[in-house]
Amino acid sequence: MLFDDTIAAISTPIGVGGIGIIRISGSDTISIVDKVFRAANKKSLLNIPSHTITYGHIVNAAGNVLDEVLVMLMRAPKTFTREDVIEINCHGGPVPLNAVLMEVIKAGARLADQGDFTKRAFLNGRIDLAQVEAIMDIIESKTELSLAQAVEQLEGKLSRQIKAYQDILLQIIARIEVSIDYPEYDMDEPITSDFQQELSDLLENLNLLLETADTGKMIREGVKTAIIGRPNVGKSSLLNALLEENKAIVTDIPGTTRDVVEAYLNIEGVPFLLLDTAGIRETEDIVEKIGVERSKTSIEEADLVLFLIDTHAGITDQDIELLDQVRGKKVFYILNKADLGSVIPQEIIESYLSNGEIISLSAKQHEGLPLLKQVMKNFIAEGKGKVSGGVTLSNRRQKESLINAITSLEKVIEAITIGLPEDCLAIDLHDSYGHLGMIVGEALKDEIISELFSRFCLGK
Ligand SMILES: Nc1nc2c(ncn2[C@@H]2O[C@H](COP(=O)(O)OP(=O)(O)OP(=O)(O)O)[C@@H](O)[C@H]2O)c(=O)[nH]1
Ligand SMILES: [Mg+2]
Repeated sequence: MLFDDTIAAISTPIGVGGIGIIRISGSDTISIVDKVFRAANKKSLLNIPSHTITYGHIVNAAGNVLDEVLVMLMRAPKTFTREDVIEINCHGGPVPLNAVLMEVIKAGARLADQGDFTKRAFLNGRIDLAQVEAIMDIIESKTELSLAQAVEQLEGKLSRQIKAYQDILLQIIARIEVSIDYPEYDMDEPITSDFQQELSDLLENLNLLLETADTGKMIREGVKTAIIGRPNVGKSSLLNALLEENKAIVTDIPGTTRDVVEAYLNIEGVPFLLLDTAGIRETEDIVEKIGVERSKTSIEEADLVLFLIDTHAGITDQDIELLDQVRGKKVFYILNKADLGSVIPQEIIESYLSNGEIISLSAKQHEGLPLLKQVMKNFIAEGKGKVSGGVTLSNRRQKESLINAITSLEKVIEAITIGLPEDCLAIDLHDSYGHLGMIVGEALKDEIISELFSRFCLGK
């Protein structure tokens, strides 16, 4: 056992609900709860079999009943933390929950820190770090697709894939070390040529996995979608139309939106974080100026840009200037106000808007929105198509470790190409192996672990 104390916390959200759960984990769990629990069948919890539910009451030192509860008892090791765990189902509501929690603390448990339960599950070896992160993602998932991705990761799909890649490296490392330690077994052929192909294949697979990282991140956090354009083209109207609610203020005064307005949109399971921005123009108004700066930042941070043009007014110099700012971005051009009729000739469209999808619609009349949603959804579907074997990376920490693993592997391949002896390869091979391991949390520094778990809610 790694931990000698027993932790307790309220694991359900604070507020009024049908039931609320207090979770306790650690070697003294059962004896602690036994002190404050009176089972209706008069039995002591110490003698109750694992994975059973017992009805009774929580009682304080003075003998007063605090709540009527169900006690779910799970003995180690078949529990979330691999320690003895009890969950007390109380009546929902902050007062009974806090009262019961305080009795449990008085009886010898310690108040859990954020993420303490999951940290124990990790450090006691029940789950690896990729799975820890998956739990966090499940809790925070925005749509069904984000949830499905997180569940796959929790099931260990990514972890198994990484292990398989590590095994390939391990075998090569072993062969090199044998040939270094026992040179008498050396063949005439240099050994490196044996595994050159294996390493190139591995590199290709790692690069494929890396390509999934951006899509994985977008599925997890939402596709950051900046709605931009000069003032009055209908950006806020489009936001409202997509959300089917009046989230942002719409008026016919140019410069209405001053701050970035954010909202989540779920398109058939794909989450989008929409950013309605201030219309970009030269202005002396201090507030609007700050808004314009924020619009520009939104463009930089966006995964996808919806570039609005007032099709009834035509493409203006202001629009053309703005086109410069979205260079290098994934852009959909929205020809808005189509209900008023378009004045933009086809050749102008072709010359200026050649590098992105063009969708004609009316935000005000809610016309053409299904097509826009379809195109937005396809943007993710394309990325997901590339994903090998359905495994995706989903966060920056994993992505950085993978990039490091790739860099080390490239050094190995480079060294083989220029004919360096095999003992020069070992260090980079080991590095690559180690970086892969970090994706699933092997040999991770304590401070990273603490930082990670601090992002959890209490009781998880
Ligand atoms: N006819 C028509 N009018 C529209 C359409 N979309 C927006 N408008 C009108 O255009 C005006 C400006 O709309 P907004 O949505 O506030 O424009 P915006 O781009 O957010 O403007 P700023 O916030 O000032 O940058 C309003 O009067 C809208 O009713 C459309 O599709 N058709
Ligand atoms: Mg606006």
